[in-house]
Amino acid sequence: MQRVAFKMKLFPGKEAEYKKRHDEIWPELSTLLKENGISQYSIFLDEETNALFGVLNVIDSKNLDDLPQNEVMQRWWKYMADIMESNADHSPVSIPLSEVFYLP
Ligand code: RM4
Repeated sequence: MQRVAFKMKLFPGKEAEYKKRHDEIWPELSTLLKENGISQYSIFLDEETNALFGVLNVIDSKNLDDLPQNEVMQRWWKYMADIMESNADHSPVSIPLSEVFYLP
């Protein structure tokens, strides 16, 4: 099991919409993430800076490599691109974070 963390950026004023969309996450997206060995996936919002902090467990971080090519993932990213910083291909601008402490 590997733990992966990253940060993304929400556009100002989109906090409620971002939470609503994730409260109503598409079942096919949840299934896709779980099928790829992802669990304990949380996203936290820093309301001061609009930074989104994602942290998840994954059986093998190699499982994350194929997700960007998946049709459901691409559709979700396109859907989210109007409320968060995104790349030209609609994937979120995502900055990997290094773990500096862990209490199991
Ligand atoms: C986020 C972002 C991530 C996705 C989660 C479910 O807003 O799109 O890439 O894994 O939603």
